[in-house]
Amino acid sequence: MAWLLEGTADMGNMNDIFDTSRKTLQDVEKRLEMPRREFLQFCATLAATMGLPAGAEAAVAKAVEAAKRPSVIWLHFQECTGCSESLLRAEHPTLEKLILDVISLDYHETLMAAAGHQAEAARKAAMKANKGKYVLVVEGAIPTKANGIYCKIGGQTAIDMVKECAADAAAVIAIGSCASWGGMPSTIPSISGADSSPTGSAGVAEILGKPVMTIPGCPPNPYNFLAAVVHFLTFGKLPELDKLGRPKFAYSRLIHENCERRAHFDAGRFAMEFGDSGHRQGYCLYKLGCKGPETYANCSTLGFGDAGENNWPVGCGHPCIGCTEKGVGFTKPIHQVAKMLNVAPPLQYPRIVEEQGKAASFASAAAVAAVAGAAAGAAVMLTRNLGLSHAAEEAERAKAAGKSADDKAGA
Ligand code: FSX
Ligand code: SF4
Ligand code: F3S
Repeated sequence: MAWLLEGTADMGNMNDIFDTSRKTLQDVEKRLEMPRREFLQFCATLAATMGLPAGAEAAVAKAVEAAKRPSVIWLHFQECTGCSESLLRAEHPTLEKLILDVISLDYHETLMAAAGHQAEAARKAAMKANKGKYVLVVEGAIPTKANGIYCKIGGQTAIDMVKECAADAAAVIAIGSCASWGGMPSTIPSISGADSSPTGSAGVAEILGKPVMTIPGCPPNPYNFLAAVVHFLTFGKLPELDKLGRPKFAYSRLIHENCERRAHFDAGRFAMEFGDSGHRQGYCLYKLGCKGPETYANCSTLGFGDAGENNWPVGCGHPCIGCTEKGVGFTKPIHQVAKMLNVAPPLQYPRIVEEQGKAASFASAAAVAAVAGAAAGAAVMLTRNLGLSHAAEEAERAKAAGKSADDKAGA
């Protein structure tokens, strides 16, 4: 089985990409019911998401225009269907358009009209007709206890079905944290003696005994999946992956590095409980258990579902639970503070003016020291000063409250 197809893409050229009168672009406009310029914008966004160099959008556009329609077989096991749901919320273009135009979704239990024997026949027919060429997408964990009897489809266990479908696939993609490593269904219950989830849930790679591309997240960001599929269409192979099988373009940076609340972290401003004044003012959620400092994902820069800016957990006021990170999401309690993996300063956001004085400066100094190469010492200092910062903040608040009482009395 060729797990990652080899191939080279025609990178096109800038003149070509800006020639909006070309025939294939006119065709794509009709097929996707999308203005040409919007389509090119979409391709440029996907190219940027993948971290491709300038000009690569030409190759992306050509691949999508060509509509090679690789066959995709999408399996569902132990999960909530949130992965599919999150794709249905992607608007540029909608999943329906992508399915109908760019890929040929030959088997997807939630979306297909067929049921029972018809559905299984469609899967077998697609596998036979596209042997060695189809893309297998797996959503959901795979139960392993009692020979996998906890999840059966058409009389076949999830274990057997994933092995059968993977055997002749050109590429295998585990979408969501459940398929990536077991995710939420693999959570070990807090009962004494329990050493695995009740059904022994596992990820796809564990079942197949070989690495696969993973797009973790619960749910994962639909653009990361779309970008990975379009990379496959454009270059004939999957994007570069990290050691956990995650595309590097999406999972190589900590959420904390680009978080919109990072300036508050650096200045020592923390929400201490849900609904307090710090929370209402958009302070850092570290002390509410935010796992951004130990979670690799691009949620803070990409956002979710086109609903507008700040549309991601931390942007909505909830601490990141580390859903993309094995050993963090569904494992560490929400109230447990995150391990600081590094204290590198943010890449894009300027620091806010620090109002808390000494303690906040300690934290900021630690971050600066980390840049100078004293990361370990700085991390210790930063962690220590998180407490000091809060004490300073409380003193500051008390002072401000006293002052306003004085003001009132004087008025
Ligand atoms: Fe749900 Fe997918 Fe979470 Fe799992 O997403 S959003 S439980 S990662 O497999 O459907
Ligand atoms: Fe953002 Fe969380 Fe880091 Fe605070 S701890 S800056 S909320 S990622
Ligand atoms: Fe998940 Fe945290 Fe992103 S909870 S969606 S990794 S912000």
